[in-house]
Amino acid sequence: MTDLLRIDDEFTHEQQLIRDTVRAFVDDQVAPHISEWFESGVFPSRELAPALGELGLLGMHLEGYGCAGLDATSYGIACRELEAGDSGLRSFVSVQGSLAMFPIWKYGSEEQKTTWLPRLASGEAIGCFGLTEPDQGSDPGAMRTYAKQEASGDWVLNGAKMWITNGSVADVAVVWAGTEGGIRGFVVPTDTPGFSAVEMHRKLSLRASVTSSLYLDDVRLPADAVLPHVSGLKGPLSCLTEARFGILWGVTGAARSCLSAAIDYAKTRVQFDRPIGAFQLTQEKLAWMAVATEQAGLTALHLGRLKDTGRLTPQQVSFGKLANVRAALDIARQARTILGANGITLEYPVIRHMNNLESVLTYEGTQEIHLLTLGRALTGLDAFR
Ligand code: TGC
Ligand code: FAD
Repeated sequence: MTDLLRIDDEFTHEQQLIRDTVRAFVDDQVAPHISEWFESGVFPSRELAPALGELGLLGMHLEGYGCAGLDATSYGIACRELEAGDSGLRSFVSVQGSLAMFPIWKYGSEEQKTTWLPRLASGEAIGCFGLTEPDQGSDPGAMRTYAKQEASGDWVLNGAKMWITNGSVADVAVVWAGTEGGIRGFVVPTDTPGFSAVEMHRKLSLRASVTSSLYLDDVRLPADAVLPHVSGLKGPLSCLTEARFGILWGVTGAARSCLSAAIDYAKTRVQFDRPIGAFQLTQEKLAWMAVATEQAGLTALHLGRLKDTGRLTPQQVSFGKLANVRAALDIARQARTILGANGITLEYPVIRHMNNLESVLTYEGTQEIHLLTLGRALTGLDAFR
């Protein structure tokens, strides 16, 4: 038993059904293979995308255009169950729904929406989000990728993006670039001449996830490739707020998986003639892990309720991303100690979650960026620069 506070009893019947459906999908389709995918550094995007689409999980909190149109808490619950499987699986869904589909849905033209959203929702097409560059990560306002508009109206994009989830398997990239009038978003079909993507290897974290560099070399796009309804840094940052919401829920799934593995192991591993779970030091670890898991779950539920009633602020999302990722990482590390030497093998999920969470701590705003965001909210003083 890990759900000491019975948080899930607060879910509606429909939300409980979503939880059970996604959990069954992860148990059947992902759990039997995930350690193998992680070890060999693959993520079967083309096989999983249609299955995720069929379940309505791609862009599930968006309305219309083939999207499921569910509430934000349901989206969070789905992220939790996906990340109990692996952060790479949740990442795929976060990027597709919150970073590729959301900007098109929120800021796109009708034609951009009808062209891309139904295909992305069904999993027939895959999307990615290009913000980070080789020389800028935390400070996206300093991006060098540039889009020049010619007299004909065409845009010509040049630059490079790095660390892009789904990049080399994507059919469409939402690329953010500087223009004469400030930062704009572009909907770039990945078969456009001059666009290329190269998968990054040798990662020891999020191995079951495709991460790529994007190169834009005189990529010529028609005038209507720009997202018409947003300009400035708030465009990409508002997409990050959507995706960070999924993360603050998702990591509670990774935490739960680590806690369950540690409890199971502690009840069966015998040392000094007793199960190690009967030692007070082990019980203290498990009790703190359970407290932290439940606290993270309460934070996620509260923020879900705020989002569903239109009251959630970006600062509150920073609070949740900061607190819940930190908690999940601490829980994974503590679980690792309970499993002893077995804790470092892929026979158990713990080291995989632990390594994945190192990326989750960094992407979508590092721990320091979220600390500074809360510091600014508390003091009114900007300590970023
Ligand atoms: P700042 O002056 O604070 O803001 C510029 C404009 O943006 C607005 N804004 C936001 N809007 C919505 N949501 C947010 N979270 C927002 N934060 C700021 C702000 O109101 C302002 O609007 P306006 O109308 O006044 O122009 O900008 P700054 O340059 O000081 O930067 C602030 C900072 C450092 C917090 C921001 O740059 C930041 O968040 N940096 C972190 C970058 C980041 O998280 N990158 C993630 C890349 S994508 C990714 O990691 C995907 S992982 C994939 C996966 O899930 O697998
Ligand atoms: P930097 O910004 O160089 O930071 C390095 C260190 O300096 C960090 O500890 C940081 O907190 C600290 N630091 C920076 N500024 C300050 C400051 N003002 N005060 C105090 N400390 C500071 N990006 C995308 O655009 N799309 C994606 O799909 C995507 N997917 C990713 C997938 C993976 C697996 C990973 C690892 C990253 C991904 N990213 C993606 C990139 C990610 O968003 C960046 O790595 C992240 O924003 C941090 O940027 P950086 O790595 O360049 O670190």
